[in-house]
Amino acid sequence: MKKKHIITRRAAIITGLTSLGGLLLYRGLKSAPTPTYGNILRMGDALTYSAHRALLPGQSLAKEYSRGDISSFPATGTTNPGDPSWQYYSKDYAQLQKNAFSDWRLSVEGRVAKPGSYSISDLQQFPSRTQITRHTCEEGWTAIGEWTGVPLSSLLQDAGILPSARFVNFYAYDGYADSIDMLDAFHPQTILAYGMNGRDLPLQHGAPLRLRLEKQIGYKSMKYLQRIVVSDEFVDLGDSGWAWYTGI
Ligand SMILES: Nc1nc2c(c(=O)[nH]1)N[C@H]1C(S)=C(S)[C@@H](COP(=O)(O)O)O[C@H]1N2
Ligand SMILES: [Mo]
Repeated sequence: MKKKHIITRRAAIITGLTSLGGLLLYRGLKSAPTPTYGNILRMGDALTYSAHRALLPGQSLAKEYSRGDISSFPATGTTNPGDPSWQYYSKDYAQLQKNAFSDWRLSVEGRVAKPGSYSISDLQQFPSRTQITRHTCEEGWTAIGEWTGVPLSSLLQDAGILPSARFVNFYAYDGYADSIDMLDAFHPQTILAYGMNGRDLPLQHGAPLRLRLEKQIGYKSMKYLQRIVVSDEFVDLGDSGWAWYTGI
């Protein structure tokens, strides 16, 4: 049922695009600043991005569930950056882990008036948001979990985000790097989560802090956050092999 609904929506977008042809696409490209990156094979990304931004209300919410819907939750990709046998081992992370992340700080840099860094207890001073949502992994599984954290918008405002800023770039301890646009950054369900299912965020799910980006596929929800850099321009952080924009 659910799947069918998604396919129907996708189909509607495609139909919309073909029937209105270049006009709609042109409008989308003009109104949403489409990142330019990579090669021609990645143009499909830009198309999905423009179509989504042109056709769907930007701030529509992802469905939220109740406690009874919480499921078991697999962990994928990096599940411990402090493991020396892991290919993306981080010595720095291993050190932070030893002290139960008491020395961990999230650095916020770039196009902000007050660059600085935040400990987990700093982040816990902000009003928190808790949401029970469905995670969809590109590998084909989904799971429902409860996430608690600080809205990214609160943090960006606290750091004094500058009006020219257009992208938020994230860097993780396992070398993961990725970015999102401002519509996603200020989406009310975009949070930096330090809690999962009522406890501290577990190691395998990204301790001590991860992104939850509920309107995109799971790989955009970066675990093991280290640094956030706000930028005016799209920064090419390299091709992970996955689409940059993957709205659901
Ligand atoms: N830093 C980092 N973030 C990451 C990954 C990763 O390997 N490293 N994997 C991504 C993928 S593909 C998915 S599906 C989710 C998995 O989150 P989970 O392990 O909590 O289920 O994290 C995403 N964020
Ligand atoms: Mo994934």
